[in-house]
Formats: sequence, structure tokens, C-alpha cells
Amino acid sequence: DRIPVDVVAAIQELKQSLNAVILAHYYQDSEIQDVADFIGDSLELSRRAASTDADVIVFAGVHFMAETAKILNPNKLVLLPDLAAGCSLADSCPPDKFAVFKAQYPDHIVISYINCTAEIKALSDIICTSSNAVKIVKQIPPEQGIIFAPDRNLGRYVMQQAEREMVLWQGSCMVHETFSEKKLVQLKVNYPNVEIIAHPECEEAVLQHADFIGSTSALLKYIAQSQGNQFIIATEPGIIHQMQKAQPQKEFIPAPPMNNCACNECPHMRLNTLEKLYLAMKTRSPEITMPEDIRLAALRPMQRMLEMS
Ligand code: CIZ
Ligand code: SF4
Repeated sequence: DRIPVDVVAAIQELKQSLNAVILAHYYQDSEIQDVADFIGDSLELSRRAASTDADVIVFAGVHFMAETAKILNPNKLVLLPDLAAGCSLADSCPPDKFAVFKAQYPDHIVISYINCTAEIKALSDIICTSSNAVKIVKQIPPEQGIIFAPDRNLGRYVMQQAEREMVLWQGSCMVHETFSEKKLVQLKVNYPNVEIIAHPECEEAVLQHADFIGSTSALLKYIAQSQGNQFIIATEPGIIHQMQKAQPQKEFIPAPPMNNCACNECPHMRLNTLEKLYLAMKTRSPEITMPEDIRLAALRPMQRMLEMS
């Protein structure tokens, strides 16, 4: 298939003819964000996916997010522009190894961060996101043991905030672990009034310097409300596109990675391109599918989350 010269116009036309909705995560390239109908974090996007009357969901994000959309919309066609757009955090928790780990704690319940595969969701009791994790953990009776998966950084942060012991699966996100505490401290010296804002997937050494910690949506709200004019952003820098649109007069500086490369961009997210998005719509593939028993088992802890948050 040839790519049309005006790929944006071709995508708009396909959107009409397919009755499709394009959902894009904050970590997508700016040009993808600009053709999307909705831009959000993984939870907002799955909520949008659950309430859409479109026939086709084009998910510009990573595989577990498109899977989440499919779990909520078994009868819709869910397209992911590049099936290889995985997630190092989701991959750090393979279902077979996790099942063995879980069996060591038969009396514990499993709370999993939404950044995990459908198989891990199916092995979980409650799903959470970075916005509602603390709230959900606080609702669990104190004598009840908890396994938290897959992100050890979010897990440790939730343990501190909820003042609660949990058994942590030792997974992590390669993007949020690339920030350098040393370079962050050096950078801050050049901007005396800067505020550092961070996602809780970052390591503790980085989080201890943060003036505000929150989910991507919470970070976006924060920069709008704050009196400050300069912010260092310790999460994937794709979000800066929406920050600049919302607050053009303010300055957003990506937190520095350990190596001098663009490695704080998520390589999985960035596999999606405008051209692949067009081709996915044109060919109605690649499509997200999963066995119905896994889907139903993964849906149950998602519904628990929606009841508890
Ligand atoms: O790191 C991610 O992939 C995040 C923060 C996803 C999300 O939207 O919560
Ligand atoms: Fe996964 Fe991290 Fe990329 Fe998010 S930023 S999709 S958690 S690898």
C-alpha cells in the first residue's frame, strides 16, 4: 500500500468511512496526538474506549492499553498501528513466573497496576492506575495481605503513601528508570525557581527531589494550577506537547537521562507512526484479539477498580 501525500486527510476520511475513533496516549508523537479524537493516560483512554459508539477503536499506544480497550469492548474492532509496540514494564512480569510467585502467598490478594498484560490482569483481584492506587490500597482491610505487581517503584511509593506493607513484584519501566538523579540536581541549579514534577514509576532517588508526584493527567493539571513558570518533567517527554498547548507561556524541560541520548522517549510508544496508523485503518489490521476466558477473567478486576475508585 502506498502512503498518500496528505496522510492526515486520508486518516480523517478513513475515520468517517470506518466509523472509527482514534485514541492516543500522551507519550505518542505530537503528530499522532494531533489527529486523535481523544488524548489521555491509560485509564482515561480505556474509559473513552468503554463509552464510545464507534465501531472501530484505533489505539495509538502500546499493546497492553489496546488489550484493555478490547477487554472492555469485545464486540469492537481494536487496531494497534504496530503490534510490536510492547512495554518493558508489562514484559517484566511474565504470567508463568508470576503464577509461581503468587502461589507462595496463598492468603494474599493481588493488586496490579493497569500496565500489565491481559494474562496478569486475569491473575489479579483488583486493577489500579497511578491515579487511584493509594485510594484502592487504603480500602483493603489491614489484616489482608497484598501482592502488588508489576511496578516496584509505584509499589514502593504506594506503600509509603498508604502506610501499608505489600509484597512487591520486582518489575520496572525502562523509561522511568533512565533519569539521572545527579544530572537532575545539576540542572536544577540553573533554574532556581523551577519545580520538578515526576511520575511515580520513577526511582526513589528521583522522586525525593520532586515537588509534585502524580499520574500523567495529574501532572497536566498541576502545571495549569501552579503559580510557577518553569517545570522539569520526569516522565516520558511526549506529554510536553499537551503541556505546551495548555500553557504556552510556561517552560517545560525534560528531566535528563543518564546517557546523552533521547532514551527517555519510550521506544515502544514511538514505534507507532502516522503512516502505520493510516495503514492499520486502511487494512483493518493488526487487530487485538484474546481468548474469551482470559478476557472475562481480566474484566473482573477491572470492574473492581471502577467500583473502588
Ligand atoms: O508509563 C506509562 O506507560 C504510563 C504512565 C501510562 C499511563 O497512562 O498511566
Ligand atoms: Fe511501558 Fe514504560 Fe513505555 Fe509506559 S513508558 S509503555 S510503562 S515502557
